[in-house]
Amino acid sequence: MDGKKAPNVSGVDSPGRRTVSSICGMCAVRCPIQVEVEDGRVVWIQGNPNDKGMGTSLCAKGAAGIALEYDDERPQYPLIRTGPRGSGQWRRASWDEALDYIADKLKDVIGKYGGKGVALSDRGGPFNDLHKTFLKSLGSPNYFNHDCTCGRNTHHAAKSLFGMGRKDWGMDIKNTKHLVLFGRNMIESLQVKEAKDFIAAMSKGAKCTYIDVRATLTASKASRFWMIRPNTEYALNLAWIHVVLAENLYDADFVSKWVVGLDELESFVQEYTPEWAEKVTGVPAEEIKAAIREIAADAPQVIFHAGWMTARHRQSFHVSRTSHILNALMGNFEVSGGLIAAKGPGDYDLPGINKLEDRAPKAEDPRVDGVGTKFKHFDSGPGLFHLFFPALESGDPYQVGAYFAYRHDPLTSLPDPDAMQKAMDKLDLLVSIDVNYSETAWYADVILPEATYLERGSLVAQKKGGKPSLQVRDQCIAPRLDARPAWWIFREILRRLDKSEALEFETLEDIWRYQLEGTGVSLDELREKGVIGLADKAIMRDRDSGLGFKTGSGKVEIISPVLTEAGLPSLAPFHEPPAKKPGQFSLVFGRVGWLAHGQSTNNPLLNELMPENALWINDKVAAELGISDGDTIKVASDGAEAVGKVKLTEFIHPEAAFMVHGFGRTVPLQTRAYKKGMADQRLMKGMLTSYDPAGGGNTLTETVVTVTKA
Ligand SMILES: Nc1nc2c(c(=O)[nH]1)N[C@H]1C(S)=C(S)[C@@H](COP(=O)(O)OP(=O)(O)OC[C@H]3O[C@@H](n4cnc5c(=O)[nH]c(N)nc54)[C@H](O)[C@@H]3O)O[C@H]1N2
Ligand SMILES: Nc1nc2c(c(=O)[nH]1)N[C@H]1C(S)=C(S)[C@@H](COP(=O)(O)OP(=O)(O)OC[C@H]3O[C@@H](n4cnc5c(=O)[nH]c(N)nc54)[C@H](O)[C@@H]3O)O[C@H]1N2
Ligand code: SF4
Ligand SMILES: [Mo]
Repeated sequence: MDGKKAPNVSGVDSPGRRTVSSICGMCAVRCPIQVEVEDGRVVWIQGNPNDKGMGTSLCAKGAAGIALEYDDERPQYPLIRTGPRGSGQWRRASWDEALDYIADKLKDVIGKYGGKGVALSDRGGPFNDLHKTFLKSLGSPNYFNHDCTCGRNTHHAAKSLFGMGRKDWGMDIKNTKHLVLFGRNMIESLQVKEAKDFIAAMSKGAKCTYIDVRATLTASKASRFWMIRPNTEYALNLAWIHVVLAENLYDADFVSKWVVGLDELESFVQEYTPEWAEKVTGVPAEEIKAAIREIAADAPQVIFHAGWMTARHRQSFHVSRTSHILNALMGNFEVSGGLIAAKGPGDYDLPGINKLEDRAPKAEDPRVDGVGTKFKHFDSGPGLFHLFFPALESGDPYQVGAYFAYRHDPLTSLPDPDAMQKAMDKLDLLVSIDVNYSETAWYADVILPEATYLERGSLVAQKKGGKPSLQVRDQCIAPRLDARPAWWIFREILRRLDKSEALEFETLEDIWRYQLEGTGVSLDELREKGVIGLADKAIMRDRDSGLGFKTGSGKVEIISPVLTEAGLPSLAPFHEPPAKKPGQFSLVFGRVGWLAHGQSTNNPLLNELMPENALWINDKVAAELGISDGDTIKVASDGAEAVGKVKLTEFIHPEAAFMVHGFGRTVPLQTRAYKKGMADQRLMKGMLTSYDPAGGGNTLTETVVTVTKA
């Protein structure tokens, strides 16, 4: 069997100093970068100025890519488990050995359960054509990604109104006059280009209304900040719609052309007055009214941000939905400073890149999570990963025997790792392909170390936007440890099963050439620049005749036939979050600008910036509980507890407790992060399958905790 090294991309081994255009891999935003390499070592990383919006900027995580590269506290070669799962007992294996081991197990699993008995989850994004092709080659429909914990509610909200996905309407933040953000912490939970656009807009005099349960850095840049009661911002949107309709603040012309269901909306919001919303949210009724009048005066150069991950409760789908309804009422579509349709090559009559997936047969079996069959209102693409676990445990509708976690760490990123591990114990094979020792890797049967993003190339990525573009991640240096790129790993597994036809390419450059064939784009030019725009001038759709909504009516549908058919209301009555007793808090979480989830808490540079997290609670409430700043506290939920430090501040709502996600790591080989700080996901006991029935997203902000001095 072929265990030799994966071929390097041409040019990698040349001596001297070179600049490589590539794509950052320190978080899932994947910004375009330029990497300086000197005699095979990465010496400098900056943004790629060939992308004008990016320029040479980079965030702290992106700059810490060099620290990841030269850190030895990551898997150095393939590992096969020798003790019980999670025991940390491993033996070093060669690539041949590890891949043979996986292939043998897969043969058994496929023999017992068919190709559908294999599942894979990843981190979504522009390279997933590769692993989808891997699964299809095995005959499995069970591709999952992280999105049930991220953008799914927002995605399904957009689908239900526009028939289009959450990314099909981009935001022209740079030119907006008013941006409304519901906990979208643009400055800390950042994408470099977007953060720059936000700052540019604010310096030009744009306004921003920022609504969060705590003051973030974004709140500090906003022109209006409301500290709202946790999980109640749906009430605020309902009251805003009430005022917009009562005071005729909407664009009647746009609405008559492009919106259906206004009468139903009008009667539905009758009862949701600003005075009612004041009692629910804590925001004064007069301020609610003044704000929406101010915002409407700037329409359509206005954006109600429908959220990226959003506060995650049972009604956050409806927060997203009503934000977009406000966009529709104000006519903020296909207009500078509002929402602009993301266009692909097809919009410009250009051919797109060729997909690897098209080379593999369609998987005919239904998905194991019931998405597309039992749950027809959810988009079947990446399914709903939290529903994988009950299916795995029960064998209903069928048994899955092998699972690959590729660039995904569910034991960190979904609630209640104990519940997931219990379900994983049904697997005959659990493989993690990672660059770090993730929590999931530590529980796996085999760890395959992927070459880092600096040590590998990835597929050509096609991006939609005002103008569509192609981007490429080029290999900067040869792998420093015994690691391999994903395209090679998946091909090698398939070869061992005689199923490699769709991925049968000798080199990554052959894959790139296949992807680019017929596009007219030269591979050399793409590699040189890293980013190539496919059109010179952005086209705008016609606001009178062609906005391109993909619903049955071609318009924004306030009442969604898809939801109705699923027995779900399109306009859902507001439900009060469960009442809390004194001393109880809603556990919420978020990010800081210099860490990405759990994957960077052990990075040598980033760990220095934040070695552990602390629980934020309101200073006045803390005084009543006898807790002082910096105390060691015990945070307890129903069934789990964590011990850590407390940070007292007036800048958090009295009913909320907040911590930065990604801490409380349990892998001893990550010595810097080991047992430092608290893990929010472990406190979310029993919440693995608690989700919004319309949006599909996990209800990550519904855990109630108590806080006491430890
Ligand atoms: N409690 C709680 N849960 C959450 C969140 C939260 O804030 N709190 N956030 C949610 C959100 S928005 C998201 S997007 C998810 C994210 O959840 P995940 O996608 O699981 O998290 P990441 O840390 O982005 O990365 C996953 C894994 O990819 C690995 N990785 C990084 N680079 C590479 C690479 O180049 N190759 C390979 N093979 N692996 C790589 C990392 O080491 C890490 O183990 O978590 C969600 N879950
Ligand atoms: N530095 C950094 N940047 C990142 C990432 C990263 O890991 N690190 N990850 C990227 C990813 S995958 C994502 S999905 C995005 C996520 O970006 P965001 O969607 O901005 O999500 P979070 O950072 O989780 O911030 C959530 C905010 O919601 C607030 N909140 C909690 N409950 C409520 C509530 O009931 N109502 C309101 N209005 N607010 C509430 C929290 O206090 C927190 O400030 O960030 C992206 N950017
Ligand atoms: S936001 Fe930072 S870490 Fe994420 S891809 Fe961009 S530069 Fe890299
Ligand atoms: Mo996310």
